[in-house]
Amino acid sequence: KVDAMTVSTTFTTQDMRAAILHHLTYTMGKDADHATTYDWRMALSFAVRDRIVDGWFASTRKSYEAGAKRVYYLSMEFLIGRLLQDGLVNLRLLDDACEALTALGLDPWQVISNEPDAALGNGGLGRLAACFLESLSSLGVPAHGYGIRYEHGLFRQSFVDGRQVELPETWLQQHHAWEFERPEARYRIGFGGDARDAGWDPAEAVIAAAYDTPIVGWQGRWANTLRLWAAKPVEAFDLDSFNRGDFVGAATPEAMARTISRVLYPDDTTEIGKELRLKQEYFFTAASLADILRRFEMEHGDLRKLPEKVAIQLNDTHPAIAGPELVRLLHDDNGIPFDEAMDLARSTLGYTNHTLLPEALERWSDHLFGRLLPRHLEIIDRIDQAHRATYPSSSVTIREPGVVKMGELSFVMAHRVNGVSALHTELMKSTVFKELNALHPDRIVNETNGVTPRRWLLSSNPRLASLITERIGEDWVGDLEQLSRLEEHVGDAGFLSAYAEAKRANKADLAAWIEAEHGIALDPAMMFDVQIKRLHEYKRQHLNILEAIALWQAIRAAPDADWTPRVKIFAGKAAPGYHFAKDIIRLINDVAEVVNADPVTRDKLKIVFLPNYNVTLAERLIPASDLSEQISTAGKEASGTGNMKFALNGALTIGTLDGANVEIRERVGEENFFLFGMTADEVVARRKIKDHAAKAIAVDPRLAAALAAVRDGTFCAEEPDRYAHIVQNLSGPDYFLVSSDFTDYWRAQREVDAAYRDADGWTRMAARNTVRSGWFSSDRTIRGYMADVWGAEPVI
Ligand code: 26V
Repeated sequence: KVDAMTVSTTFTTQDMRAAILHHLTYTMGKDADHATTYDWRMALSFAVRDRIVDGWFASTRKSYEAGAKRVYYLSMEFLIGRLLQDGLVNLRLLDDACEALTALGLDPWQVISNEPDAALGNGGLGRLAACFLESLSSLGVPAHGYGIRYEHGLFRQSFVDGRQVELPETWLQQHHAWEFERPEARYRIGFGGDARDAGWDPAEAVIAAAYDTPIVGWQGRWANTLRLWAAKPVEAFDLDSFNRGDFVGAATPEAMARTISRVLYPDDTTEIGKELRLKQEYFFTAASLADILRRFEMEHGDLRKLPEKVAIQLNDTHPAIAGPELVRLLHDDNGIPFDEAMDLARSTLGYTNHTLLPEALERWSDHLFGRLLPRHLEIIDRIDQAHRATYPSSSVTIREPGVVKMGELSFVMAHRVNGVSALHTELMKSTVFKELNALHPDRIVNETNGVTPRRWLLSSNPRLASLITERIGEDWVGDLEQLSRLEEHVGDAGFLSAYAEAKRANKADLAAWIEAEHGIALDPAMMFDVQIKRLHEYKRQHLNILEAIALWQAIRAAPDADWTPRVKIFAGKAAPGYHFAKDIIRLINDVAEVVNADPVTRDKLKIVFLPNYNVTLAERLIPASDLSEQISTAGKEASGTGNMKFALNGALTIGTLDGANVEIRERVGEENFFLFGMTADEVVARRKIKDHAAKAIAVDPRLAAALAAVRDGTFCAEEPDRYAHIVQNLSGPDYFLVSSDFTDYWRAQREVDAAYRDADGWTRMAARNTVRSGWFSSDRTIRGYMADVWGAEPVI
């Protein structure tokens, strides 16, 4: 048997070099003289992949031998980013690889950066799924991720005259080095047709074809599989049509089938209710369940043991059709009585809720639903009836006239329902799931999100990682709570100056990169104030830019005062149809143009909106940040995970009491966190005050002046009314309470300025954030799911 750990540590620079050259020659078919960066990157990737495969097989074998319970994570999104550096870091081959590439006359970072960023997700929900897969492997839990192999991931964003333009993303135009096609793992997925006699005759079908990517854990001790489904036609080609001369018709079935896995939906919280989206959901859920049952029957046989050996987690309601589909498989296809099938399904399923925004709670018209999935609609009706029969006095329903409610369905069909931060879980209990929680008081649990320290510290911030390892050894990588052992070093001047130096160097690297890529010169001595996340009104990028405008005006009014130089860095994508969010992007770009050109303020305030935010850009920005903007309207951000990455990397948070901010503040200490804004309860009360926005503007001349500048065309002289609707919104309805929170936000920002001027004090606060963030490892989160939801255990 091969021990993956021995493999990686005995793999020398010479071996690495030989392996790269081997793959360059025999896999890529190139010689060193004619190889492109792409060829070298692929050759390196295959060399690394070879090292993963042995441990991967060993993990599979151990899972079978142990007969262990398996975890299946069903998610429409896996925002995995680049995998080469991750693999090199986890196998501890990064130094060898860099040496080997250098010896071959190459720039290692150029080769590693050649990999496209796999953007098979929108934002937090998808990135969380990726961190969870990595943690499941690092902990040695037998697990599979199941999702869709989108041909096109999240759109590429560019700016034209400050406006967002969406371009197609094409990661699969190159060969994906990490995947293995599995021609033997294919399932026929039906749609439409008729439901009859407790059965289903679909009118159409497509094939779900499996592609596996190994996900290697820390030190290569374990690797799990991410299995992504691609849609293919049942018959590749309609020969009859072709022979009749109808060439377009001949190709139609293929094009129709492939449409299902063609593109990721780019809306993250706005409901779209499109048929194709429902097809995608059923497609990947049905294929995954078929695969899970096939594996289960091979290993264990008796379907009544399913909950003992299988835990299936639904990442939001997108795979909620798993409930009725599992009942259909157990009851219709395997003859298990309906009620028993329902209980078995429920004991197997868990459901994670990721948002309370009403527009993001999935609801389908039963017309569409019944046309696509007639038997499932019947089963859902029966589940609804059974639930109402058990709780006759309750008014909860899964069906409403004309609609199927996926949140309620998921709740009823899961034995555990979890929120993603303490506050969010409490709000679930008191708002959207209030009644269901009263009926099932033990069902809702909290599992506060986490992030993998391998990618988000060790790999992305090598300077800080080395400093930590120098002081406490390297066990922290697999046990992040050990960071607390640095607590005593925070008083030590040597440690603090090394900590500050790591941050300074990271900032210098980022500044050099921004200058090279975007032509904007930044002084690393300035405070790097960063807000990076999807564009949403609830995330309040407009609050941030209003504060920037007010600051610009204040500096212009007193240029010689003692200002703290800062650069505000933004990045993030807006859903293509979310016009208000796109207008906020344009406003930020317009403000940046005016402010950055102002000779009076130039060395005190800069504004930069970096295009095409993705995982790779986050890895670059977070280690170089001083200030983390987590400024959502309280009660709206379910958790946030960027907030954790920043705190871990020593950026101080300016934030509201929302999502996991609450828990971050508790842990890093309130003196190391810049709190502002209304609480979730105060938000609800404030909305009831008539003219709340106008009242807030009336008492804050800074806010009034900033809004006036937006309104009068200061930032868009060629079209002065361009942002009238934004000002109108913030002066009137202002649902997200930007105006009402502005004054306190300004106050907190000036405290940030003062704190930053005390460089040593700032470094101490930053270091305390790092040292006290160990709890936010996704390893801790996964242990929580294992104990509270899955009843699963590691095999190593
Ligand atoms: C909804 C929809 C609606 C239909 C179109 C496609 C689509 C895609 C995604 C979603 C749900 C997005 C929910 C989400 O990303 N929530 C985020 O989850 C993070 C991980 O738990 C959490 O940290 C963020 O606070 C939360 O916004």
